Amino acid sequence: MKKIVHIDLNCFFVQAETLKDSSLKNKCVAVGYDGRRGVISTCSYPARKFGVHSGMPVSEAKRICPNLLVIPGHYQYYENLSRNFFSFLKKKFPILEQASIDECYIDMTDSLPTGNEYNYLFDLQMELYRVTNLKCSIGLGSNKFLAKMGSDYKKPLGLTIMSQDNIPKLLWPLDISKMYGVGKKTAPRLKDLGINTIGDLANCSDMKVRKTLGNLFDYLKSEANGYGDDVVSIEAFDPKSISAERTFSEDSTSYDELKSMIKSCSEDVAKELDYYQKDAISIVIKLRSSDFKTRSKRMSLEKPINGSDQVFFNAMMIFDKFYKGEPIRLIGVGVEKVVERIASVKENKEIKKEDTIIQELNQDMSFGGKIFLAKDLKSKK
Ligand code: DCP
Ligand code: MG
Repeated sequence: MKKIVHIDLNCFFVQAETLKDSSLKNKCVAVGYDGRRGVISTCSYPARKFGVHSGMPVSEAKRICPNLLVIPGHYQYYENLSRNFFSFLKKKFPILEQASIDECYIDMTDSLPTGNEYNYLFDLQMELYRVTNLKCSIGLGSNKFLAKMGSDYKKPLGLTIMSQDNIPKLLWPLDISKMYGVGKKTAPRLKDLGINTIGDLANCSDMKVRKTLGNLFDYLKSEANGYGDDVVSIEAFDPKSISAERTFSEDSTSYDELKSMIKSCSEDVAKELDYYQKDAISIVIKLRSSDFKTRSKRMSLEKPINGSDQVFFNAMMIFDKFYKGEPIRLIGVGVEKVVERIASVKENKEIKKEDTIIQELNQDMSFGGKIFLAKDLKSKK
């Protein structure tokens, strides 16, 4: 049996904000846009006690939790923290699959000492906190589902081993809505049929439930009994397209405002292109007008591009041709047909080739190296 570990950062965006401003500690805090159409991205555990949750409109969250502090998100900052966290882990555990901005699966079959799993993972959790300043919850199981349910079991700084023996004791009493893979719409329908806990599903052979879940029935039932996918895919996430978008609190017709949003979206897109070392050969502008109609316009580029100036320039070319002055609710910039950034790799290779030839020549000279590249001579002046 494999040893699969799931690691999930605790109330990630709020934790990140608390790192910057310690006065937020232990308070009812949410990250989200505090405007007419704002929704909560995530909230602190004290706020969760009031019923606040991700995806809830900010207005409702403030009504049920009057002391709630709603702060705007800083996504680039969260991405940097996340990158730092997972690259530290990846160096220690190469069989790592990042599943979202704040969670990953790791196959630790060969690295977790048998009989001492709990202590090993506890030490890892503390080390992660020491090195990255971030608190996470960890779950261990023989497959991804059990590992994920384990990390969800206790927060913050939870550490739960969902072994086969623990399934009836830990997994089965959980409310069916807590089961990973059972959505918000399905859980109440299952409850109507008497399936209140994960255990109820694990031991269910009711035809009505099978009909309600359709193809998912066998899959979810087997997971509830502790079976599931245990393959951790180490292939790095390889995007085929990258996009960023912004919603306005009030519909906008201001050219300057729309332009500045296109600029900010272009910067996000360019940063992601850099991160994945990709170039784009097609660019797209997305506009949603106040009647919720969404239109996209794309343009193929003559040569692959990257960098925020080039993304912005091309995005504006389409926008200027396409925009007719209607009120805009949402604006987005995307790049499609994303390809490997070959140019810089080639350049590097060529430079390396030059360097190697010169090094070899210099080594061959009995009186010591004398050969320089012309450009190096210039910079030495
Ligand atoms: N997120 C979001 N909108 C959602 C759900 C999540 O913007 N509807 C963001 C904010 C979260 C981050 O993704 O901080 C990670 O999502 P999680 O589901 O892991 O939630 P948290 O990390 O916030 O909380 P938990 O401690 O329960 O994992
Ligand atoms: Mg999380």
